[in-house]
Formats: sequence, C-alpha cells, structure tokens
Amino acid sequence: RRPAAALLNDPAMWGKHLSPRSKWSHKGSYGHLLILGGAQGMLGAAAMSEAAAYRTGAGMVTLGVPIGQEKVMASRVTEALVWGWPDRGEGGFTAEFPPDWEQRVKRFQAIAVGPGLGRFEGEREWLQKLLKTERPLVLDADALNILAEDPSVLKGRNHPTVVTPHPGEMARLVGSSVKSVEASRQRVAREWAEAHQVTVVLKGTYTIIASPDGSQRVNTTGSPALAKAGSGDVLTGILGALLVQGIPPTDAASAAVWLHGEAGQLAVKASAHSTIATDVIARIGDAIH
Ligand code: NPW
Ligand code: AMP
Ligand code: MG
Repeated sequence: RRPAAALLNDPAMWGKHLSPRSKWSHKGSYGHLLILGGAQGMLGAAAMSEAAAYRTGAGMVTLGVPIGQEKVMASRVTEALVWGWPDRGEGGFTAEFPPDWEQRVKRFQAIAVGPGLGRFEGEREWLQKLLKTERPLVLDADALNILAEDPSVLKGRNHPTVVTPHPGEMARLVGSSVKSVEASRQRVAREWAEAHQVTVVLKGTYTIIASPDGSQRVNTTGSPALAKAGSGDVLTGILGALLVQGIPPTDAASAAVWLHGEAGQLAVKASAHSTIATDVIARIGDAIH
C-alpha cells in the first residue's frame, strides 16, 4: 500500500529553503529565469509570469518572445530583459532557435516554457530540442499541449522537469477526459509522474504535487478568486523563480503552489469576484512573509 499523500498545510515544509537575502548578495546570487511565451494575443501571460517571478525573488528574468512581439513587450515590462526569437512575421514562434542559443542558455538557471506560447509548425522538434537543455524546466500551458502530442519525448531527459497542467491539459496529456482526470486526481498525477519521471503539479482546488518517486502532496491554500485568466501564468512565474534560486523541483513545486494559494487568499479584498491575477502577484511578498 502506498503512503497517503501529505497535506501541504505548513509553510515550514518549504520555508527552510528561502533564506533571508544576504547583505552581501547581488542579483546574480538569486538566479536568472528564462520565460518562453508571449506570442500574438497572449503577451500578458508571459508578462504575468515575469512579474510573479520577480516578486518571488528571482534576481533576473528574461522574456523570450517572438521577434515581432519584442518591441511591444519591451515597452510594456520594466524590470525584464526581452529577447526576440525567430518569427515568421505573424508574432508567433517558429521551429527555429536563435543562432546564439547554445551560448546564451548557459546564463539561465531554469527555463519556464508555455505561458502564451501558442502552437506552430515544427513545435514537436522545437520542444524536443528544448528538452535537451541541462537546466530545470517548467512546462505549462501550450508547452503541455505540444507535449501531449507525444509525451515519450521526455524519455532520455535526465534533468529536473515540472509540468503544471490544469485538468484540461492533464486530460490531453493522458488522452482521456477532464471528467476522468477529476474522478481520480491523485492516481492520474502519480502515475504520470512515475511513468515520465517528472514532477506533476495537477492544478485545481487542492492542487496535487506528485514526484517521480511516487510520493504526493495535496495543497491546502487557495481561493475561488484564482478561478480567473492568468492565475496559472502567475504560478509558473513563482515556480520558475524558486527553481532559479536552487530549490529542488518537488520542494519548489510545493512551495510555489502553497505561496500562490496563500497570495490568492490574501488578494481578496471586498470580494473574490473582483480579484485579478495582478492582485495576486502583488500579495506574493505577504505570502512569503
Ligand atoms: P471548461 O470547458 O472551461 O470547463 P485550454 P487556456 C479545461 C494563455 N493565456 N477544471 C476547460 O474546461 C495560456 O498561457 C493567456 C476542469 C477547457 O476544456 C495558454 O497559452 C492569457 N476543467 C493559452 O492561453 C490569460 C478545466 O481546460 C480547457 C479546468 C490557452 O490556455 C489566459 C481550457 O484550457 C491564459 O493563461 C479546471 N480547473 N481548467 C493572457 N492574458 O495572455 C481548465 N479546464 O484550452 O488549455 O486554454 O488554459 O485558457
Ligand atoms: P490556469 O487554468 O492555468 O490559469 O491555472 C489556474 C490556477 O488557479 C491553478 O493554480 C489553480 O489551482 C488555481 N485555481 C483555479 N480555481 C481555483 C479554485 N476554485 N480554488 C483554488 N485554486 C484555484
Ligand atoms: Mg494556464
């Protein structure tokens, strides 16, 4: 019999990792996150991940966006660096990588892929090349939809990988329906984590964090205020920031989910109806505290 999933209800379960910022530290001490996303019509998704990552302590964040989106993104964000990626002229990604990819990727301590990434020709080969990086990866949103075409591309990847599906994305990954995912959330998350040797964050009310070793945690923070566009993009940024700060994947995923839910609760003022994802980003600091 498997041990029961642990309830993630105590910040001490992750608090030990986020030590106070040293007086002698500098931005390089806290890691550099690359976020790939922000295609035409979905710039906001990548921008919300970026803002959440900075609010979670990342030292530097670079947004990799299609080159056609570079100027508008650069004029919209403030703290982020913006890196234009090959684009066929429609504001979307292509199968190509920037010519200096191999050199530049070494500067990042983790990569988050998916918020507003879009779908494109050559996407499977593109993802396969990305999976070859030795950096920890977060796969979210459209990166999961690409992965769902052939999850076996994860085979041979020997570096930390965290996937963050909502039930709709999980259903695509396992080739079933939202209803059947929701009926067996723990089993579905655990089996996928074990089969593909990744950390699975199956989102929803009581998000599940399943590790490659078969262990599981169930989060207890959160609010229906999070049932709004952009919530998942915020979680991806929080998680990316914890990974670049050197926190191991399953602990980073647990901490990210806990903090995201706590910030979601704190963000509710008069009514959960009117809370928006940027309000949640603004309360990450209070959740950490
Ligand atoms: P239904 O029918 O609503 O009940 P998709 P997406 C299901 C970007 N964004 N429980 C849902 O079910 C993202 O980053 C950009 C049960 C439906 O079938 C992506 O790149 C924003 N079912 C892209 O948009 C802000 C659930 O899943 C399907 C569920 C598409 O992402 C928004 C919908 O999911 C967004 O983040 C749950 N808890 N949650 C921006 N401002 O730029 C979802 N489903 O088709 O994967 O679409 O998640 O909106
Ligand atoms: P996404 O669908 O990718 O935007 O992700 C939605 C995020 O909001 C996930 O982290 C969910 O766990 C969270 N969320 C959505 N609805 C609720 C809810 N009713 N209670 C708690 N968390 C929620
Ligand atoms: Mg999402």
